[in-house]
Amino acid sequence: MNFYVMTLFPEMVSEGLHTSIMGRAMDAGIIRLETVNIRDYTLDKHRHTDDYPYGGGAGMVMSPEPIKRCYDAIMEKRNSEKKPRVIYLTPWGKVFDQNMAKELAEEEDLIFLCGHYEGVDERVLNEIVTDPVSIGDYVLSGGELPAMVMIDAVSRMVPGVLSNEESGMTESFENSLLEYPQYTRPEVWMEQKVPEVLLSGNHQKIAEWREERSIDRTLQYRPELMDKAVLSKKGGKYYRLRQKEAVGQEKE
Ligand code: 6GU
Repeated sequence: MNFYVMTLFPEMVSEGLHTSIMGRAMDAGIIRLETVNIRDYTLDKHRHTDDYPYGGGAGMVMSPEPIKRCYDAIMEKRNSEKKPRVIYLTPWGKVFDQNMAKELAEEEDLIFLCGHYEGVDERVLNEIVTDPVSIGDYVLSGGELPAMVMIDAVSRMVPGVLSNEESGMTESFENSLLEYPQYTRPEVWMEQKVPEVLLSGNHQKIAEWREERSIDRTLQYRPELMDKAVLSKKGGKYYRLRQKEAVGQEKE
């Protein structure tokens, strides 16, 4: 899979993504990352990439022409006739989630446009963007961090990027429950003991305990996820017990 990132800060994106799992996948040639500096596609002597907004107001707006020329250069490099999806990182976009990551992982090429300043001239968005995407309800200074977040999450869904063991960890999130607590040595740390069941070697009991702790955690931090949760028979029983307790406490 090929990721192309149009940005004013190419080093930020390339350096930030050459770590652990991503670095390994790039070295193995499963994914390719190409950052492209929009400034290299300016035509004026001072290499301006932005200008004042029509209608006035604070901040600057990124000019359409360097972005279009940057995009055209990427399109010429690709050896495919198919129109690629072009993702514009913006707080007004559709909110990114695991399902979108999975869907995007099926693409051969993905192009990201990182905006800055107050925004990007609407006309170039109309010409090239297929998917405006946000990574959550807060405002960041530019699209680089969101692009990196998306590339990491999408890459993990590309076959061959994760080892079998690593894939198992993502699958355990597939049931819409949050992760259960994890422990490693030592057995006692700062007077806190590792839960006994994890030392028992009883894999059935351990699986039940983990599902219950996942349910507890989801109820505490992300109760809205419980609607979609996929539970075992025993997990379902435990969840109903917890719901009854909650109703009981409401009445008290
Ligand atoms: Cl995609 N861009 C910016 N600038 N801020 C954001 C965002 C994107 N997603 C959440 N906040």
